[in-house]
Amino acid sequence: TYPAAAVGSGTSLFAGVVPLNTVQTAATAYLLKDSTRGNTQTRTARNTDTNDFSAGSSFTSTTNKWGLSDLTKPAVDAQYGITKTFDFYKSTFGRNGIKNDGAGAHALVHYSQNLGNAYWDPDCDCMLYGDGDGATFTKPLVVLDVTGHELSHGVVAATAALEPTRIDWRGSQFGEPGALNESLADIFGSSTEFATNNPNIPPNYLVGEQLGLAQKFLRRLDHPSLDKLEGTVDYWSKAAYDTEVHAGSGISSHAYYLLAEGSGAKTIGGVNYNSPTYDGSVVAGIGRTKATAIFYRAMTRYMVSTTDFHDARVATLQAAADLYGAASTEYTTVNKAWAAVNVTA
Ligand code: ASN
Ligand code: ZN
Repeated sequence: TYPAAAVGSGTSLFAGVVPLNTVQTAATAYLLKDSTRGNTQTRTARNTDTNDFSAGSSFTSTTNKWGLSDLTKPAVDAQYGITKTFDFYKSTFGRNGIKNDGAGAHALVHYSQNLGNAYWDPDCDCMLYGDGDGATFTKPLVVLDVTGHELSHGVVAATAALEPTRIDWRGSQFGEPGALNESLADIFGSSTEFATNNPNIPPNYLVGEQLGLAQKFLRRLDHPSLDKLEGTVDYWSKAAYDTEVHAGSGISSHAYYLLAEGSGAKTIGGVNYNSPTYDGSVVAGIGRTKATAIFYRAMTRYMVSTTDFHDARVATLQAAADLYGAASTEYTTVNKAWAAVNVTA
């Protein structure tokens, strides 16, 4: 009897051939929708600007094989990345979906035209993925750490609800709480990549390294200022008060990397890192698992809409004290990591 849960196979752009949970609706009819993850679903906006998930067209198949054309491939990557992000939150933190209510995530691919961007859209409570602008971004923006980034904006919205302090006439966002929001999206997007066992996607602290950009990544956590596209910064300065949020994100992303992996040269999974510190201090990392747990607890328990970088330091210290004790190496290292990005007490 139908509908019934099924498992199909998707040929993706970036993740290889992946299994996909689908719904069988008739003898030879399948729907790209994951009933094992709260009905998580990816639809197409058909290259319109309509940011309304319910107006999107579902993906269907007679064979339960997906991604056999360029039109459907980005849907495979988006659905795969979103379900892997869903799994990361559940297995790492016991978080059941964006709002922790078991509801599935919604996304539209083929959003707009010539769009080199992807979004979490609070109006539709859904993600929007462009196909690329044909210039800087030559591919659909559906790589795993970007889907992890966008879904994580939904988690931030449902928890700390960090808000930009200013939005300009073009829609660009500014200010420390917004920069912290971008940073958390990168931190948990990167963590999703580490948590996902896919040989086609070697995990690392780079964001968007599969997008084919000239600088080889979109952003990076170890040494954020190597990003010249958005001018991401390594350290806090007074200008952070009104910095563009992606540029400012480097401050806390860098603190997170230093907390996890420490300063200086290091090769992890074939990628060379060389993370600097503001004051020349040496930081010894406590490992990615603990660093991620501290940032998640700080986000879900202590950060609020107006949390700035100084407050984020306080929030992560409180989280570290809760998890490991105020006399722990973990707690001390949180302090060192923030000091190393010029966020002092
Ligand atoms: N891709 C960007 C993001 O999720 C979209 C934006 O805010 N400009 O942060
Ligand atoms: Zn973002």
